[in-house]
Amino acid sequence: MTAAPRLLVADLPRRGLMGIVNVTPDSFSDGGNFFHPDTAIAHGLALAAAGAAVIDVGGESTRPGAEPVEVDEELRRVLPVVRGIAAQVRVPVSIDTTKAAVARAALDAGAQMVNDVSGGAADPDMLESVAAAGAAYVAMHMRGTPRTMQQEARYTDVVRDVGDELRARVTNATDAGIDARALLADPGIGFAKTAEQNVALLRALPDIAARVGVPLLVGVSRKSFLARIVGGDDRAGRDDATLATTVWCFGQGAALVRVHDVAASRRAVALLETLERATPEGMAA
Ligand code: PMM
Repeated sequence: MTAAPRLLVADLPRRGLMGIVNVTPDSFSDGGNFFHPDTAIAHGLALAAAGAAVIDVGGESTRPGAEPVEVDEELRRVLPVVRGIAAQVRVPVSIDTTKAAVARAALDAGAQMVNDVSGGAADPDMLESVAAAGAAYVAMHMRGTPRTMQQEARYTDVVRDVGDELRARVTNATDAGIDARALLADPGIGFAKTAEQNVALLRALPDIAARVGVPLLVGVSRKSFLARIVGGDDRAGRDDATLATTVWCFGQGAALVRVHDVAASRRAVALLETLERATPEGMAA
């Protein structure tokens, strides 16, 4: 059974920012900060006020080596937060989960998008559940699970292999009845990839978009390979590199970029767009 899509990618602003709300004790950059529902809701509302196009709520850490969370615990973490944010802002809420039961409950609670880092591979009921609800869907590329993925970072040609594997996930999603206009694909930066492979994928975003045939979402925010590239103080280095990489992703045609700091990213994107619009005389009116 499928339902008419409730949210299309075309309904989102061009170059939208997906603001991150991790309701986890252990995510790698903000674990524990927003573990209480009231704090998480307040953070989601602040991201919406800062201009997020989508608010992404997640209750299970996906950092390399992370242990899985039971479905009841994940529901307990995310449902009040999804409900609280969806009731107070018009910005669409996305649920970051690999479990169909969590996706269904979050969609009932007001979410409109499912962000699935397994691209439908972790739960055989996921794609049908999303189709039945008429929700938008992000199919991300990963191999294995967060616990095992770094052992699977072996590719013949990383851009071609990730593009083709992602295309297969997108095809599974449309075969299950998800409307192609409600689909985004994500190369899964840092998921079963080395730092070198992440850079190769970021360099080739237009090629990957052409291979998968749907708009791209990219998530680089505060990921450890960025600190390795820019050096310096770890936290500040990651934040600076996140802004530069966010601008790069939009310049390479990404439709959405997933970030922790929406306000800073908005300023960086405003600068990019001013430069793109500039005339030989300088700033366009
Ligand atoms: N990265 C994380 C979690 N969810 N979802 C998508 N679609 N793409 C990503 O790159 C992604 C994700 C890990 O980062 P976090 O722990 O800071 O949320």
